Amino acid sequence: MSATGLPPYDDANIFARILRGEIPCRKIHEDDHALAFHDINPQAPVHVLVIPKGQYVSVADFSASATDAEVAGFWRAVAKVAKDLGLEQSGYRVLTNMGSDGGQEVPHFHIHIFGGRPIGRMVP
Ligand code: IU
Repeated sequence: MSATGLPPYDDANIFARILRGEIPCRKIHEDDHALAFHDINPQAPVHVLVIPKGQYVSVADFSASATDAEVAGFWRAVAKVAKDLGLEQSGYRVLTNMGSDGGQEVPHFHIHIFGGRPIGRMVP
């Protein structure tokens, strides 16, 4: 655990490697604050991941440590990607998993965007 009580960032995680260009991804969008790419194991016709460029483990870490510019830039990228993929009219879902109970597998903060079909109500 770090001083914040959150786990430290592991820069060997798969998304860190994608950000460094060590592993390819099907990129959709990239700007100063965010990278968006298709999920390798899609759970909907459109299933995209949006990740911040900074090293944040989870939404808790991102919320506590990112600058206001990073937070704003990241969320604007999420909405832009969904819009550019044509999801805005029919709608879509954004989701993040945090920690073990949340089912987070990759320890670099990421938002899932699901769309392209009715996603339905989400219950655990
Ligand atoms: P989670 O929120 O950490 O559980 O989601 C991790 C996602 O990352 C999951 O949907 C995987 O299919 C996805 N993913 C990926 O797109 N590319 C990879 O190389 C790996 C996981 I590993």
